[in-house]
Amino acid sequence: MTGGKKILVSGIQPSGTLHIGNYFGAMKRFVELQDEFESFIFVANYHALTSVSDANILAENTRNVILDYLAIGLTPENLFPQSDIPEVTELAWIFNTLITVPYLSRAVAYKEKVEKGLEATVGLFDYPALMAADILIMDADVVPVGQDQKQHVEIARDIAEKFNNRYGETFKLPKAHIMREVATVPGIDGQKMSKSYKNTIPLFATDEEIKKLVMSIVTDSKGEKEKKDVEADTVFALHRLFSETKLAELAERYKNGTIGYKESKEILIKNITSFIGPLRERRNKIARDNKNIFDVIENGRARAQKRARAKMKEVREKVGITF
Ligand code: AQP
Repeated sequence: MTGGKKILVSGIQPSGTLHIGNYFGAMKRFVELQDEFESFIFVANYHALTSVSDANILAENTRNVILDYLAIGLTPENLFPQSDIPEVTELAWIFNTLITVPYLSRAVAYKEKVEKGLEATVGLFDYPALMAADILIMDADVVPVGQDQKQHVEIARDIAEKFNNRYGETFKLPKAHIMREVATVPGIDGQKMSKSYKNTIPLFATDEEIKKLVMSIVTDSKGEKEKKDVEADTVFALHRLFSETKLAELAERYKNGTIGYKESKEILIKNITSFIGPLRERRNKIARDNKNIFDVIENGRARAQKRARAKMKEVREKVGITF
């Protein structure tokens, strides 16, 4: 069934409008690796319930992420919504009986999200168990994620080991796949770009939005002719993603004090606009041509279900939930 290829699993939460941090941190890798690996890419709508409480918004966001996935070039057969696989939540419960509260308390993302004002629900705390189920149920070898999710993949490995020790060899131990150069994309305020921090540049932003957002990137107060630090500047961090061909020249001008932040931002606007424009058009076309986007990924849903069901049958037998 897998044709000898290794398995890739990853997902994105439909917790808001996807942004360039999601793209460069994770989604771009999904596209680059989708043929080399047997890929299972999902929309993590059960995860998003930890931060989205409006049913219409969650449903709309879920549909939007499918469109986003298709627009960046993912194959429909590789896509499915997490909620189509109820076995994942079932497996997460079994994992809950393996891991301890002190162990999960070490998860950094939970603490950060609570500090940022998210309600400290049991679901948010238990997020790594659900993510482990997403990954392990498919027998993933690699999980492409941004730096912020690395610890969660390590938790999935620990859970797999613990389960295997207790019940016999069942799960593969997955590895996080992180692109060093874009481990964390900064937002317009200089913090990690994040849907819930309201500091994003949307992946399908309009030209006007791009202009407004880039112009509002926070910089230090150095004047046009002053020398500038490429490592400390958010505008330059984004040039690394969008201005590859001119990066050395820009770095030189930063160091010599021959470019001001205004000009640097104008160059960035031009480059982001020419990157996003064609993606946006493609997305609009897919949306226009397809009334129900879930029909497009029907085979992806069936393929993921088949794999998850087979794994859960094995797990139920191992833990004694069989009659
Ligand atoms: N700023 C970022 N830089 C690099 N990678 C990032 N990712 C997110 N932000 C950045 C990566 O995108 C993938 C999907 O993330 P997610 O939606 O599952 O959850 P997240 O990491 O919590 O993403 P956000 O945007 O910060 O969402 P909210 O605000 O809802 O929590 C992951 O691989 C992530 O590493």
